[in-house]
Amino acid sequence: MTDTEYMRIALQLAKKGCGFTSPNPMVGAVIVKDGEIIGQGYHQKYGELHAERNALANCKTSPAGAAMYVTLEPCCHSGMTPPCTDAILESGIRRVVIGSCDPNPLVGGKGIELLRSCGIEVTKGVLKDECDALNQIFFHYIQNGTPYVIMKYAMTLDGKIATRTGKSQWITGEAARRRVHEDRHRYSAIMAGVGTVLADDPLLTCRLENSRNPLRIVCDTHLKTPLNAKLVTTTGIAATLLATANTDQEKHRPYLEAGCDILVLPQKEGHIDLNCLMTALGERNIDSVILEGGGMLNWSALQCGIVNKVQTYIAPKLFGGCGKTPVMGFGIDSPDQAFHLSKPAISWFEEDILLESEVIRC
Ligand code: AOF
Ligand code: ZN
Repeated sequence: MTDTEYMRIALQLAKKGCGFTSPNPMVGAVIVKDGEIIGQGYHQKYGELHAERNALANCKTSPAGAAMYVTLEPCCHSGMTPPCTDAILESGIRRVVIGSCDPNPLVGGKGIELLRSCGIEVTKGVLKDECDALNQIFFHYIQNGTPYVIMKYAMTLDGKIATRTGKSQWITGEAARRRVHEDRHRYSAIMAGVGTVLADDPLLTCRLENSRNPLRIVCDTHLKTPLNAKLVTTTGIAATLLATANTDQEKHRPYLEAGCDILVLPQKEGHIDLNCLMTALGERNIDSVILEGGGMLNWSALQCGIVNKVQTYIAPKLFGGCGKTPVMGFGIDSPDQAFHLSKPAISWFEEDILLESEVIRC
């Protein structure tokens, strides 16, 4: 087998950690000796052993003289776990093949340098694009300290996210909705505006087996979330954070008693300051957010520059009338003032389409 083929196995292993490693990366490692895979491992859970150490621990024969294929540059610092470069050097591994370089300032090429300086042959950049894509969220978070934000919405072919009576269940079919739940498993948090809470009373949990729930965030400037909203009454199954500008402790109390967390933020143009919210979330280890806002919150988020990717599900239906659209707010005057997005990646979920575009910063 070739380097690329072994790296593909390491990539598949890395994906098994999806949803459980945040805010750390998904990493997989394969150890090969005399053309045979003798050990495999992946990073299973945040704070636990790294992929390299798991692969070494799983070796069925001595790794001395073997090659290690790892999707991310091995770390050379002591964090919650000791440096993986130490484990590699102690094991007698002779060659290390790497997918992505680690942009973590504590690593940043120093892992590769250290291995080389100790006489290990290092090959980097094997399946680099795939390895980088797997950890897009980690790369953003470790470099910016704020979460990677995707704005997600489902609309009809005439651009409506609800009918004229405000109903929106359901626009897309089951296959597309399953993909939405996979994202809820993977992303650390999900965020809606209080308008959506009042209109739809959403639960915002992940309904897949062996999954985890994202932190549920409500942008609620004046603290208008009803105390009987599902997001308030179900804090036993998933955490809820109310982001508000209301400083009245008496108003906070019933939400706190119901198990919600409250984050008080400054106001900007009549709403909570979303940039401050992102900084506060980053400090709480939240590396990624799905924004399931209504049109107003989506507009504010775009204007504040916090959106990294737009996910548009399109169902082959037409609603007509005055139903809501995904991005509302004040809008722009002239097409040259538009928010620009990258060429969309397209995928199909039965009859529905998903378009994914990165927001281009000018
Ligand atoms: C992981 N899993 O498999 C690899 C990581 O605090 P620590 O000790 O867990 O170190 C976290 C850093 O280690 C992380 O930011 C990344 O730079 C590096 N590699 N991390 O969680 C792994 N290989
Ligand atoms: Zn490590």
